[in-house]
Amino acid sequence: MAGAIAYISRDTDGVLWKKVLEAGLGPVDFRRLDALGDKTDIEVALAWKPASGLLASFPNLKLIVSLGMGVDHLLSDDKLPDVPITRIMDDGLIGQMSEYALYWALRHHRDIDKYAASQRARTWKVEDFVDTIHRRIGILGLGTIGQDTAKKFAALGFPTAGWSRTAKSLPGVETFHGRDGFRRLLAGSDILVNVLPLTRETRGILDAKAFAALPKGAYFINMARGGHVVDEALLAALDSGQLSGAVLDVFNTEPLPADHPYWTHPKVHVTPHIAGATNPRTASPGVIENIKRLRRGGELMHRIDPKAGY
Ligand code: NDP
Ligand code: OXD
Repeated sequence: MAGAIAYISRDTDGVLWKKVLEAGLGPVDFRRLDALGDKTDIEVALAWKPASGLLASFPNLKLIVSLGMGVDHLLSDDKLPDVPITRIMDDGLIGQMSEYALYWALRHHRDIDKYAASQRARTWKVEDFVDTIHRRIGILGLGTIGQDTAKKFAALGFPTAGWSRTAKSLPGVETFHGRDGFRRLLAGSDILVNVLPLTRETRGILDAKAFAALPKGAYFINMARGGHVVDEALLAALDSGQLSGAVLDVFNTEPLPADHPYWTHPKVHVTPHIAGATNPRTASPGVIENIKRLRRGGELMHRIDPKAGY
């Protein structure tokens, strides 16, 4: 049998991953975190938030597969071995992410929270309506998820713009890049959606200056990483009315501590990092293909660049 596949995750038991990998590869020597056995056998690690130094303890490791689309959970390990890193490419997860942004944006756009409050007060009150063509959507990050999200907002008729590191062209979407582009994107975003990777360059990017650059009353949806946000700055922007609300799926500390002000803030919706969940059924075809390629010496798909951080 070929080298072992280690399943490094505390979130799930890996039963489904073993099943889908065996369907694509035949019998696999699949080892869970609590039964890694002889580490010299391990060829591939499927990993989500591995403990620092663990992957470095597999002397014959040839491939690290991120079980999430983000890879910051791997690159934060300063002992990470120098082997190729690929990430899952999961159409199911990508669709969930854009659904999440669309759901909260439409809920805000159509004043659903205000109507729910009116219902609780038995009040028949019609809110001022903003036309779709006047509600500008700004998306930070125009990668796999950002592009899918941008296309769907644009298809609904929202003026949609996005920001990336390098110049991009996307039909029906205004595109910006670089530092100057960041300010320009913020200035035209009534609803700001964050779907950037967390890297050295993007950590803390959503600070007091960034929130001040948004139009007054803008709405913020963070489905990327908590580390992009300076929490004190976000809370101050909400309290001053600079922001009308925020939807937060990701946090600087996860799980969000019970005493964190976000839990009870009247303008904040909290979800527990569920905007997009990896589904082995939709994520496995790319992983299986990459393991086959690794074994026959082919070029790997969905590789990330550790220097860029994504
Ligand atoms: P990609 O790697 O496909 O795309 C990243 C995008 O961000 C690219 O457009 C890239 O620019 C841009 N970018 C990177 N660095 C910078 C920078 N310094 N300045 C401007 N733009 C930058 O990522 P995905 O779309 O697949 O995923 C994005 C993130 O979403 C993940 O890293 C993860 O953190 C998060 N995520 C969260 C989930 C959840 O459940 N909450 C689920 C899945 C992902 P360029 O195009 O020029 O390279
Ligand atoms: C991911 C995540 O990166 O779920 O896939 O956060």
